[in-house]
Amino acid sequence: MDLEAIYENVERRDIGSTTGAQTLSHGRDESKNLKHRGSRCLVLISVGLGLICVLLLVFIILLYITITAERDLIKSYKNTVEELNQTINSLQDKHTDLTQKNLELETKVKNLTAEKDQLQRDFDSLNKKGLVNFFMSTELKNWSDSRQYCRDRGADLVIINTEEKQRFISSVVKERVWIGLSDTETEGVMKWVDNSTLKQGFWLKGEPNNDGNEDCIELNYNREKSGWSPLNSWNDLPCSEKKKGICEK
Ligand SMILES: *[C@@H]1O[C@H](CO)[C@@H](O)[C@H](O)[C@H]1NC(C)=O
Ligand SMILES: *[C@@H]1O[C@H](CO)[C@@H](O)[C@H](O)[C@H]1NC(C)=O
Ligand SMILES: *[C@@H]1O[C@H](CO)[C@@H](O)[C@H](O)[C@H]1NC(C)=O
Ligand SMILES: *[C@@H]1O[C@H](CO)[C@@H](O)[C@H](O)[C@H]1NC(C)=O
Ligand SMILES: [Ca+2]
Ligand SMILES: [Ca+2]
Repeated sequence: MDLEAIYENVERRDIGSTTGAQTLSHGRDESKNLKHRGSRCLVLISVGLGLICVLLLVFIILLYITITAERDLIKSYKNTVEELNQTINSLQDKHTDLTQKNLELETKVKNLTAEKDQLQRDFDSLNKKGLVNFFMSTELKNWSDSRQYCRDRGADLVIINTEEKQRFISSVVKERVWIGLSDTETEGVMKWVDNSTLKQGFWLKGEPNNDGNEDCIELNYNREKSGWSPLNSWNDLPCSEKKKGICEK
């Protein structure tokens, strides 16, 4: 039995119970009935609309919640991506920085290796020529006392009469040292400790200047000094100044 059939049954019973009782009031009853059915319809429609509204509201609220949640999620994703990007960028910066430093270090290592090879060649060649033996005095002394230190050990202050010897000693010393050269006897006449006269000098720019009275010669190690080079490192000084000396056996 479907809904329409039920409805019809009910209506028939309603009509059946009223007919026969009062035929006069029949027309009024019918209009009352119609009104009654109309208001029920209205109630039903209102309830339906209300339900739809509630459902819509629920749907909208759910939609809003979902969208908000998604928006938050996207925001946090964006933040994460930005953070990652920043991390990657800073890592890249560091990497290029390190690459740069690495290159610089490689150049330095190459330079130092070349320097070391040159020194090794100089040393080998010196060794071949006469089994040279250099050593440095251990105390700071004036020129004549430094010379005595060497002589006490079967040596003398070093005589530097070749470029390779000059380059070698210039490159190994780490402080200002006395060498076996002076003009004590005659001002302006430089003599080695074996009494031979100087033939080739490896002077710093502007030296020797006999500033005041300077008769003893030092070898300056300071590479930052203007005009310094392995072949330009000598200076005359007062013989009373105290330095270590380079001895040669
Ligand atoms: C990452 O950072 C770089 C530089 O700051 C910028 O150019 C690039 O657009 C960023 N990428 C993203 C996905 O944010
Ligand atoms: C390498 O040596 C050259 C000359 O020998 C010099 O001009 C340059 O500055 C040196 N580089 C480094 C990194 O020491
Ligand atoms: C150098 O000359 C001085 C005197 O001028 C002398 O006493 C000394 O023995 C000489 N030295 C050598 C190595 O000839
Ligand atoms: C070097 O010092 C000694 C004492 O240690 C001294 O007798 C000598 O005169 C000094 N020589 C010079 C040139 O200062
Ligand atoms: Ca002098
Ligand atoms: Ca000087």
